[in-house]
Amino acid sequence: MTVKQTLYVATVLLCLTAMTVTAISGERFLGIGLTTGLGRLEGDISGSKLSPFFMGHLRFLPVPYFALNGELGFSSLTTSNSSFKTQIIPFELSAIFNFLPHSKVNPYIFAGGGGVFWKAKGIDPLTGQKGTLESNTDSFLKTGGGLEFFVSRSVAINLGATFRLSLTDNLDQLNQGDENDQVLDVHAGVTFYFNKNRNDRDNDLIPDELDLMPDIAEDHDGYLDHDGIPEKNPNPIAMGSMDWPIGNDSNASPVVIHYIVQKAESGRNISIKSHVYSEKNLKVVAILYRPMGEPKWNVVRMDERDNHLFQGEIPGYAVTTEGLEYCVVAVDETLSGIGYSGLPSKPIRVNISPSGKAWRLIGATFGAATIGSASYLVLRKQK
Ligand SMILES: [Ca+2]
Ligand SMILES: [Ca+2]
Ligand SMILES: [Ca+2]
Repeated sequence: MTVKQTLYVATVLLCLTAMTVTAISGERFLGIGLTTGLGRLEGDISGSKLSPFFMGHLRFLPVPYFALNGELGFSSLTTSNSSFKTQIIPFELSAIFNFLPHSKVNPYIFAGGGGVFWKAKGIDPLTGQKGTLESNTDSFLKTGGGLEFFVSRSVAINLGATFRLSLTDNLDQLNQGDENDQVLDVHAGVTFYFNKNRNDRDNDLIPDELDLMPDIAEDHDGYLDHDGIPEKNPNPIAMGSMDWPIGNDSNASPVVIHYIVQKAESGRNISIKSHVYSEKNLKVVAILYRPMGEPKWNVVRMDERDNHLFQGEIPGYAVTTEGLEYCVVAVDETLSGIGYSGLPSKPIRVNISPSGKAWRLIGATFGAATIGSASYLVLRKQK
């Protein structure tokens, strides 16, 4: 089998594998998106120019730490002497390793390969006619990395760079030198993710059995986000007001503004943050937590880190794939007023993913090997 055939077979096999995996409840399992950027042909030619390219992608995430990404794109690579340009239509499959898929910012690396239809157009040196000089289908390998920023649970934007090593030396119409052609790019993309939610009809992260309005979505404004009812009152922070709803009412309870944690990784501490507003002095702000299925609640105190901002940690040993429940409560010194987000009878439930340690190790090893090789090729050329 040729390298090209091997790559195609590997592509098909990986796609079939991706279709048979089952995603974890509450996790992103499918993504679709677009990427655009600037690529540069690093062939044996001088005067390569940055050329824009566009790609669409579809990805499967069997686990949050790993994705199979299929891409189809278009670009027209040009040089400053402009005697010809090479149009390329790459179709690719890569493995993406996500290092922090549950954080707002997720570093990732990827490696893979695919095929490219290409067509070099220009003026034929023999006839002087404009037309297609050569076209073919070839294979290439690619590697790179970047950062993914989660704008919401379903939408992410990413910035990254890719190195592609083509297995042909003809993209630049210069079948010379001792190297195959390479394409370097920098890119930005957007991905829309689909989350797998069991038992959550309105898709608001509150499972049906804890959702007081299972068909109307909670407004995730930090205010009473645990019960599944979208409260009419606005979040005072979003409104830019620090005194709502504490006013003249001397019996007002503390107000807890907390954005619920929906996902976490097994074995890692969960940092819980909450803003608490109270007319009276606060006696205590605390987290109640328990692993799913355990009768007893554990308590950990939250400390004031900044004006109104309290922080505490749920220890990693309580974070298991069975799942976790927690509440945030604030009690003022009169002991009469209690503010909360989540209650022992209506706790906030966190989906826990298996540990990503092994995946990060595989990803780092794989990344070091492929990106290391790519850097070597680029640096060798620049000598
Ligand atoms: Ca719900
Ligand atoms: Ca709310
Ligand atoms: Ca609510």
